[in-house]
Parts: sequence; structure tokens; C-alpha cells
Amino acid sequence: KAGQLNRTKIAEGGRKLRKSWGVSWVVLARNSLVFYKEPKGPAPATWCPASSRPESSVDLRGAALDWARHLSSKKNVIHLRTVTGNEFLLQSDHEATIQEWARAIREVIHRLDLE
Ligand code: I3S
Repeated sequence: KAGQLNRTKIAEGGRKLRKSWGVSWVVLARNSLVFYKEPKGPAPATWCPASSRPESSVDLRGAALDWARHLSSKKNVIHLRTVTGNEFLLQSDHEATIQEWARAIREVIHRLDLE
């Protein structure tokens, strides 16, 4: 699964960070969520995430996902916490989009729990 989402990192190793929302191209891989920086301005027709270097990736093993009702004034926000104490908010203006992401990420976390 892949697509564009708004995202911000809110904690690193358990330490709170200042929010800074940005747009990322997000790819759900086997064990992780990988973030790619979107090109600034209109994307060249040749741009694709596979040809660019990931900005960062999040190990989903042991991670926890919740709705982020009290962590943002935005709608449709999910809150992802890793075992290492990194925390992210992911948001889409389309409720169905974020619900699909939540379901897909939970499936990966659950599968990794069973391994
Ligand atoms: O949880 P906060 O601190 O109210 O989050 C808002 C701020 O981080 C704000 O940045 P500055 O403090 O640099 O102005 C962001 O621009 C907002 O988007 C953050 O709130 P939301 O509710 O949009 O997540």
C-alpha cells in the first residue's frame, strides 16, 4: 500500500518534539512504514518513490496504533508509536483513506506480533 499522507513526528526516543506537519509519500512495506519526501512543486512526470531515497522508515514490530483524538486539532489523524519511543501522526483529509491506512498498518503490526 502506498499513498500521500500528511505526517509529523511528535516524539523521538520518548522525548517530545515540536510538531512540524509535512506531506510524505508513504509506503507500507513488509515490516515497516517508509516515508519519501515528495518533490516540491508539481512532481515531474518521471518522479516515483522507487527512484528516490527514503527520508526515513519506521519499524512496525511491537508498534501501537491509535486514533489521535486529543493530539491534534485536525480530523482523521492516527497516532503511531514504535517500541523505541518514536511517535508519528498521520493524517488525510479523506476519512476513508485514513481508515484504510489504519486497517492496513494494524494488520502488519498484528502479523508481526504473531511471528
Ligand atoms: O499540538 P499543537 O502544539 O497545538 O500543534 C500545533 C503546532 O505545532 C503548530 O506549530 P507551531 O507551534 O510551530 O505554530 C502547527 O502548525 C499546528 O499544525 C499544530 O497543530 P495541529 O492541531 O494542526 O496538529
